[in-house]
Amino acid sequence: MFKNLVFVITFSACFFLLVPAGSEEVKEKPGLSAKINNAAIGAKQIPKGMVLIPGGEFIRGTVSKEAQNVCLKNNDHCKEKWFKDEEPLHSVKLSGYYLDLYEVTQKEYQRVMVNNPSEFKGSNLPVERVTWYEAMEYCEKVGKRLPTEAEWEWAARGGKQSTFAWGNEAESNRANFCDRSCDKRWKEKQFEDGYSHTAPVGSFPENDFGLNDMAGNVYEWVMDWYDEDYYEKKPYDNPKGPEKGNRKVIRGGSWINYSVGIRPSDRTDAKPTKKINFVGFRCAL
Ligand SMILES: [Ca+2]
Ligand SMILES: [Ca+2]
Ligand SMILES: [Ca+2]
Repeated sequence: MFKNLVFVITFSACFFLLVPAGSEEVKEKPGLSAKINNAAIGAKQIPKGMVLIPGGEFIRGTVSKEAQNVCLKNNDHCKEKWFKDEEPLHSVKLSGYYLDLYEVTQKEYQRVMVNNPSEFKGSNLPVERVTWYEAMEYCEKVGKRLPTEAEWEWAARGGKQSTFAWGNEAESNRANFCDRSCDKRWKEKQFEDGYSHTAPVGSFPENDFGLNDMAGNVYEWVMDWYDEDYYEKKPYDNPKGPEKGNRKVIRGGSWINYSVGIRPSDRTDAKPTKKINFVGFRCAL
């Protein structure tokens, strides 16, 4: 059992072990399709609580063997196949867009959606236990949308190609992941971030784009359907993911993950109807 749980935190194909697949049919609600608001990008005023992420070209993905080596620096059990969905490396071109500075908090969510589904309660903690559909609804209600998977990764990198947004090594006090204060058996005792579960948003240093908690705290729903082989197609120009699928991409790792799981290139997936206590979101425009 322990072995399986360890796998779960980085190996998306085993994600169902923590998040058992239900029998419900997944259907995308009408009107919740991707909308890129190009007009807004031309606006001079940066929307409150957001930052302009400049357009450009970057290399997304990773070499799975290298990710395994990063994992092995801090853990004994790391398999290369956990990281295969991040291959092959390929160039992506993005137009500019705005992204929320923080994960959506419980206070913000409750103001818009009335309810607060979170397990770990606190007004400035990120909302969790929201479905992908609820995340979409929230963003639409505030005039925004979810970021695409490519937009999310470029933003998380902070304009860099390093393994983590701050460099090539996992470090304490950079992000909230499963450190020594974490109550899971697979915690990485050599790190200390001070939070056993979720942390108030903005508790750690921002990345070079000024964004907070792109690494860890809660995973973040993005727009795209998940396909572990999607990168084989090497989509280049503002990629929007597979046309359809059964699972959505979640990004950035969380309080429950190994440090290797909070790399900007990590790809994990979940059923869009699931409410998970380590998955939240932020919006784009
Ligand atoms: Ca932690
Ligand atoms: Ca996050
Ligand atoms: Ca993965």
